[in-house]
Order: sequence, then C-alpha cells, then structure tokens
Amino acid sequence: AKEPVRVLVTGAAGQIGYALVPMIARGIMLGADQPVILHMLDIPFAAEALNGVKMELVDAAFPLLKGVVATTDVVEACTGVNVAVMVGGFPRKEGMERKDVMSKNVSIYKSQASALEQHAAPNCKVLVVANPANTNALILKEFAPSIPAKNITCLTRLDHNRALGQISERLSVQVSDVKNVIIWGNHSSTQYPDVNHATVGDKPVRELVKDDEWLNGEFITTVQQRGAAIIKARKLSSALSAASAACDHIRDWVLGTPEGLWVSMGVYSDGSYNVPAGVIYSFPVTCKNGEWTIVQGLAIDEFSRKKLDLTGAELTEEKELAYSCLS
Ligand code: NAX
Repeated sequence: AKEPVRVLVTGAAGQIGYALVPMIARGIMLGADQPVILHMLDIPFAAEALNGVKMELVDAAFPLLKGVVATTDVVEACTGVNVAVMVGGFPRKEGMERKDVMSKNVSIYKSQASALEQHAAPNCKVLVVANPANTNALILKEFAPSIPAKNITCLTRLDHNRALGQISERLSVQVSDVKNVIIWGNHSSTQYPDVNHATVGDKPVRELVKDDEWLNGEFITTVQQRGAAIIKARKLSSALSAASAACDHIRDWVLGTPEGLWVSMGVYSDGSYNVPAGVIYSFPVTCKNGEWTIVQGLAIDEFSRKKLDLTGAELTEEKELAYSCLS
C-alpha cells in the first residue's frame, strides 16, 4: 500500500474548505489509491467550526483518510506536509481600501511562508487559492526562499474550467471534448481567456463558433465576471467549483497532463511570451513527473498581445503595492 500523503488546507473552516476536504479525502485530488492525512488550519475565531468539520470527516468514514489534524497552530499545520492548499486569507470587506486588504494578506502569507519553509516536507507543492491569489503566491515565494519557485503556484484553473464550460454550452458539445483554452495573467477581471488555440475534436473553436464578436467580447467578459455572477445568484462566492478546480490543479501537477493537453496554472514567470518576469502569471502548462512546463511557441495576435500586457501590468502594479505594505 502507498504511504499517506499529508495535505494542508488553510482556511479549512470556510466555504471552499468545506467543499474541498471531502474531495481530498475521497481521492479526487491525488487518486483513488492514494491514502491521505488532512491537515486543516484556521484562525482561533473559527476553531469551533473547524472542529465541526473534523467531526464530519470522522463521520464520513472515508477509507482513504488516514488521519486528520485540525489546528489553529500554523507550525503544527505545516509540519511534514507534501501538498499545501492555501485557501485562508483576509477577504475584502465593504468600504475597505485595496491597500488595507493587501496589507492583511501580505502579513498572513509572509508568516505562513516561513512556517512552510521550516516545517513542510522537502519538495512540498503549494497552491494558493486565496485572493489576491497571484500576489499572495508571490509573497509566499519571496518569504520561503528555500522552497523552489517552481513549487509555488496559484489557482487559475477555475477560470480555465469556466472557459471550457462556456464553449461547451455555446457549441452544445461535451465539456470534455473542448481542449486547450488558456487563461493568461491575473486571477482577476483583467485575466485573458484565450480560445485561439482551443479545439473541439480536431477543429479550432473559432471555426466552430463562427462568431468572433462573441468570442472577443461577451465570452471574455462572462468568464472574467463569472465569480461576481455566482455571488449574485448564490449570495455566496463560488465554492464547489473552486474546490473542484483546486483538485484538478494538484492532480494534473502531480500525476501529469494527458498527451496533447494543456491546462492553466499561475506560475512564477520567466518572462515567456514577453510578459513581466518575477510575478506569478497564469500560463498554459503541461505537467510531467511532478513538474510543470510553460507551453512555448504559440502565436499571439495583436488583440491577444494587448490583453497579455494589460493583465501583466496589473500584476506588476499589485507586486509594487504588496512590497509597499512590507515597509
Ligand atoms: P471563507 O471566508 O468562507 O473562508 C476563508 C477561511 O479562511 C475562513 O474560515 C477564515 O477564518 C480563514 N482564515 C482567515 N485568515 C486565516 C489565516 N491567517 N490562516 C488560516 N485561515 C484563515 O472564504 P471562501 O469562500 O472559502 O474563499 C476563500 C478564498 O478563496 C478567498 O480569498 C476567495 O477570494 C478565494 N477564491 C479564489 C478563487 C480562485 O480561483 N483563485 C475562486 C474562489 C474564491 O473566491
């Protein structure tokens, strides 16, 4: 039998946490033959709710779940973890300045970076979900210098899956038949959902949709603003789709992407496609042997170029804002 993998979920008493931990315990993240030990962290204010989640995990009697650590102690939470899914953060509240929210998250991610660096298992893979996801991941990277930069990523798979979903609905085809959309840049409303290389079967999506106006307009804004549409409808932000996307992200990263298929991940930019280096930027990637590689050589037209630059500029600006919170 395989050794259990230790998976940390921060913010585990929250909405996404509640959807995510049962998925992990059922093997949806790491495979149906992979035992797991869940480490769940939240803040003291949520300790009782966190304990309730632990009780439900016990009650669900998941065969793959070999242990549960539920704690408000960041060192205990991080000790020995192989995978860390960072869902906990400080949400933007009405009337709050952007800088104030950034400042709260910078201090959370700075301290959790140190705890992971000192106590996580070697080669721990980190996925940041909490917003601002790209910049939280960047702060985590900066303050955990001994964790390889390639091990620190952020979630844009939800946006990627939303783009697949929109194309599937529009063409009335199975979502699993839509391939190779791309989310470029920031997990924010400046992200660029790109279908220029996407296919259904062996046909380009653009040829099948036959409506460039929709693809260059409403399709993009629908994906960019899907989070707000969910909040409007549910009075709560996306949770099950975010949890599912987090599982997709880690599964593909650890177990590999199928031949010919790429996915979107926020990764430490090397300046590929002439986007800013040194920020966490979402790119198309393939994964093999537990490592991602940016898909190279895709043609970028003028329309796309502007959008890649715009979301890149926002990330540079966020990075500066985050740094200004440090001093
Ligand atoms: P909730 O507010 O339901 O849960 C967040 C949890 O984090 C709470 O239980 C809170 O007590 C905890 N927390 C706060 N500070 C913490 C700390 N320092 N250490 C540990 N835990 C801490 O939010 P939820 O709806 O679950 O969303 C979580 C995060 O995901 C938010 O930042 C949200 O903006 C972000 N999202 C990111 C998405 C993405 O695609 N990257 C999509 C979904 C989601 O909006």
